[in-house]
Amino acid sequence: MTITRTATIISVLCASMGLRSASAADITGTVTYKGTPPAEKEIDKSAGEGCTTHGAKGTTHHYFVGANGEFGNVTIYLEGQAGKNLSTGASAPPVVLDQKDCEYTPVILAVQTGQKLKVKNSDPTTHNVHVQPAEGSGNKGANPIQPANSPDLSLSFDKPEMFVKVACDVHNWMFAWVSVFDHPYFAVSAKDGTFKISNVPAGKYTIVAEHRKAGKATQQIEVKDGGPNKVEFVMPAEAAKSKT
Ligand SMILES: [Cu+2]
Repeated sequence: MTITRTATIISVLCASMGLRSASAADITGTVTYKGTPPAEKEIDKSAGEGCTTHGAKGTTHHYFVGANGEFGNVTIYLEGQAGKNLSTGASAPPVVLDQKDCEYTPVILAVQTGQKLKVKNSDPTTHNVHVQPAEGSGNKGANPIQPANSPDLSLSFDKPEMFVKVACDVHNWMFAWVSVFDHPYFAVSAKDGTFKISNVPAGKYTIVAEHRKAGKATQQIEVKDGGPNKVEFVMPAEAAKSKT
């Protein structure tokens, strides 16, 4: 009886303090691209002063696909979590976007609402960071100039939005896309196609893998304390394929 009451008091205390109960687990998985991705377009950086330290030739970076189909730069998230006031962005460490050799690194990012996006300029040249949210998204656009050797910029977003475009108007081949979530349950797949979403409360979820060009793949998952909670996505999803 005493034990039950103590446990109840602890769980009430945890809930009132906004702490997660012990029944939270990680979702891990992989994303694989099946088939041959469309060829990237070549870009010529020779017109950009300070852009050619490592050569003038580059390519677009739409598809990060490894030799065995490992699909990087895919954004994975739990559906149905928006609007629940779950963002921990204000206390989360910043996400870093670098500008190097007049290209963005990385080109696909994800942040929480209120989380800082730190923009660095590692180039000996000036960039502008043109943030272009969709109209009506509730996010504000920005277009700060960042000369060489200037301090990092700090940006943030108020509302959830997929793939907010960031571009440099000085170098018209520079693009990055930032997805914004108002909860912490998302990830971007690494170069080897793996991802991890941490501290997900036990329960049933719809999990989505989304890529700007390869579309969306969706799966159901029941997250259990102690796991393993693994998901394997294969893209492009049939629905996305039939559209093209
Ligand atoms: Cu630039």
